[in-house]
Amino acid sequence: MIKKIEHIGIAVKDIKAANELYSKLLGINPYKSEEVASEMVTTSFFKTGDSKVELLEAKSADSAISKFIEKRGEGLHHIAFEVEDIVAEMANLKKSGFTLLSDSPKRGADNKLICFVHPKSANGVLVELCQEIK
Ligand code: CMX
Repeated sequence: MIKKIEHIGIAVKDIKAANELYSKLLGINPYKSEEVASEMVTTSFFKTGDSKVELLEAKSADSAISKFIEKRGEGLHHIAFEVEDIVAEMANLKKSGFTLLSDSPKRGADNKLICFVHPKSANGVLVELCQEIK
């Protein structure tokens, strides 16, 4: 079951400059900055009510964020939904015909287990499922 929109991911070229800009835009500072080595990204998070905004800067040319910015420019990269049980949700989506980008959940930023659904199977939107690690 989907609980809520957990965060919206925005791909940026320069996270330092984007942090300043989004701090002005939202009127708050990021509450954390974190490197996710497995995804080759640096992230920062802003709390916006019940959901968050995540900024993502690539740390390597091989990162999905580098490829995204090269092809499409900076901008909205993914929408993340919080789920109660990510393994069960992945099985449900797979059964319904969605293309998952991993067979099991991976460790993501901000203390989460994550899995992505390919944008080609979700009307052009990269969807992330995430579950808080307790
Ligand atoms: N949103 C919408 N469409 C996207 C997209 C995105 N974020 N990323 C790629 N696409 C589109 C491409 O523009 C391309 O479209 P066209 O064929 O119309 O040109 C198509 O998807 C290509 O898909 P692909 O051939 O599979 O190639 P890519 O190498 O671009 O990989 C994807 C795309 C989604 C499989 C890859 O980006 C991926 O594995 N993403 C999941 C991991 C990730 O995004 N990590 C970074 C964030 C991690 C975090 O939140 O911490």
